[in-house]
Amino acid sequence: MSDSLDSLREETLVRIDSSRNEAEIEQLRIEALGRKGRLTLLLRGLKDLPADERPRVGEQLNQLRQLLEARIEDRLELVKARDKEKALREETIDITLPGNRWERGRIHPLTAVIDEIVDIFWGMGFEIARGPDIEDDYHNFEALNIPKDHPARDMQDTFFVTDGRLLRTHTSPVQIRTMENRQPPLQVVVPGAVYRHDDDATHSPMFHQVEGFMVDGDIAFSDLKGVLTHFLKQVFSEKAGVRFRPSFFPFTEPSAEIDIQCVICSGYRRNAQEQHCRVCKGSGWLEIIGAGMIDPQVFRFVGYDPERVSGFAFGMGVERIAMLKYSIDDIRLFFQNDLRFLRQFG
Ligand code: FA5
Repeated sequence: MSDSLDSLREETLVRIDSSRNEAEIEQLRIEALGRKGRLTLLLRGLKDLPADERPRVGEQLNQLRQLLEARIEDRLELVKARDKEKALREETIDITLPGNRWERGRIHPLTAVIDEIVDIFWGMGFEIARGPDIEDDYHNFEALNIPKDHPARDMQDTFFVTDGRLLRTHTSPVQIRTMENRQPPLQVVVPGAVYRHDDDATHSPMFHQVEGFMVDGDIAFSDLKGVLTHFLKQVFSEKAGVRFRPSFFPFTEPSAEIDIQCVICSGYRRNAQEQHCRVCKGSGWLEIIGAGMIDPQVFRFVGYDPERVSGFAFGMGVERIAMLKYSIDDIRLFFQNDLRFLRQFG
């Protein structure tokens, strides 16, 4: 027993001292001290020794176990320290390398234009309201004086959801929602997304409008004209060509549409390739706002007395305004998320 103890001690100590990595040390530990290790087997064999020898040999075996455990631990620390030092030596950091660039996001041109529009109206004392994108027939049509089967429903090809619900075709339902809950005086703008079954260079199935309305005891068409003229001069320029044209909306009377002179072809109606300008389709003008005096019938729907209140309302197409501001000749560019396009806007 004493011989095998000596040879186990010598052999294991030599192997510990010459081990080079953590895996080798672990292997050694298993071979000597593991469940089937050599020392473990010797400890198990104690019971076969004569009773008077057991305490002495037991003592020797325990001392050897403590010795081997301590040496294994020391060697492990040494090997780890060496590995770390080697890794640090090899992993030199080149502090002259350029850093990783942080890509800064930009505000989407449509968001920037909506903010600018709302800001101009904020400056004239308008407050901001919002309404749901998924509307009911009553607020989107009925209360705006567009009964079922009215031909005006065809003007706004509608996406229906279920149970009489639809994607709002304009922001005008927020006029109704606001007036249902509040009393005049009201001076409100409503930015938001709207949806129509429409798709070409100047029409998108989802686009944005900013609705605006002013209701009080004595609002006249001249107020509408004054507010919109001031707005257009701010958002475009003093020199921008603007025209008010008679039109029809079931919820306003009288009604107008407001056009801006086409900046893509400068009103010359043809582009450089001598083709009809695809933004104004050769007319020289682009329609951007629908407007008018709120129809008395709409006031009745929300419980206002049309003899006591009057008001104007308007709804403008945000994409069309952005197209004219930035000379963009296809509305679809706003929604394709092409970074080459978006990066042009600071
Ligand atoms: C309306 O939507 C009315 N609710 C506007 C209104 C409000 C009139 C209050 C009176 C009082 P219209 O369908 O014309 O009107 O749309 C208003 C503007 O939205 C248009 O002048 C145009 O600039 C823009 N627009 C209309 N359809 C599209 C489309 N498919 N894609 C992009 N812009 C559009």
